[in-house]
Amino acid sequence: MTTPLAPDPEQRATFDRDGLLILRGALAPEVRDRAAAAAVRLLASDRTVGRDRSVDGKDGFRGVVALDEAFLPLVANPAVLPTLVGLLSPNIHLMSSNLISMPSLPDEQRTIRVPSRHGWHHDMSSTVADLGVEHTPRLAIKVAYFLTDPGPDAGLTMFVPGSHTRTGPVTVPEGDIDPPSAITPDIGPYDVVLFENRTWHAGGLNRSGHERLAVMMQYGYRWLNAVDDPAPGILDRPDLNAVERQLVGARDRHPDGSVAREGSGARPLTDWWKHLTAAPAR
Ligand SMILES: O=C(O)CCC(=O)C(=O)O
Repeated sequence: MTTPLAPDPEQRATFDRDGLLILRGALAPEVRDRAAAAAVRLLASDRTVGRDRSVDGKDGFRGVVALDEAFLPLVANPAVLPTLVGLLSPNIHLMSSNLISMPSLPDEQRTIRVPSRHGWHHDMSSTVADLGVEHTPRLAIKVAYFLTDPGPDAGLTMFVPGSHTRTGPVTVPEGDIDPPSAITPDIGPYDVVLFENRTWHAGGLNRSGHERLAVMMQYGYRWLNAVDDPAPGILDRPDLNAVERQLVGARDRHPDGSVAREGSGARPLTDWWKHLTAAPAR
């Protein structure tokens, strides 16, 4: 795996401007291969716990880091983590690890991504409902890992750059399915895309002839609730380091289990950041 590097200020500025960022080569080939094989195994199983099937033919699972260890290298991916900490803070955890299989469908069979149901949305809609869009800040970032090959018809997630700072919804012209400013990221198989909770996005059209597999790893502040089912067993794994333990949900506790100061559970990433750079994390 790549050695972590302090985040590039230009990348930070790009994310601030666009609400999304491509990190080139941030998915190691062997990690991708193992995660793709695990995804295929899970989807072929009859497991229902954590399953996320939708009417439009998508299939998937929430909480995949607890379902197969092939996904564990994504938790603290050294090629991504510095950027996440630089954009949020060291006080973050993994809120969701979501496997999404999107079928390749002919136009006439599609029930979403049609003009009456275009599918454009931003994340954390209940936060917006509670706080109002103008009071909703950047709270979480999703890292989109695509486990099947990209291409123009591969059904990659689409985005409206800059939409994270708008207070109105994106507008899709009558009879169309995408806003005029929508883009499909131009990525290779080992590139990953970061986007934040306010960035408008939609699954693209998959006309590739095979399913599109993606894992969305969502990181947010530790004072936000996780979306996935609790996976207490994961904290018992002896092979996780302190940073991974923080990310998968270790609470503010002393080693003997007694309650520690609020926020002290972010110590692993705070120390890790200090070794990476003298610059303050935001
Ligand atoms: O499947 C996709 O590309 C879109 C995923 C999505 O909308 C989400 O994770 O919120």
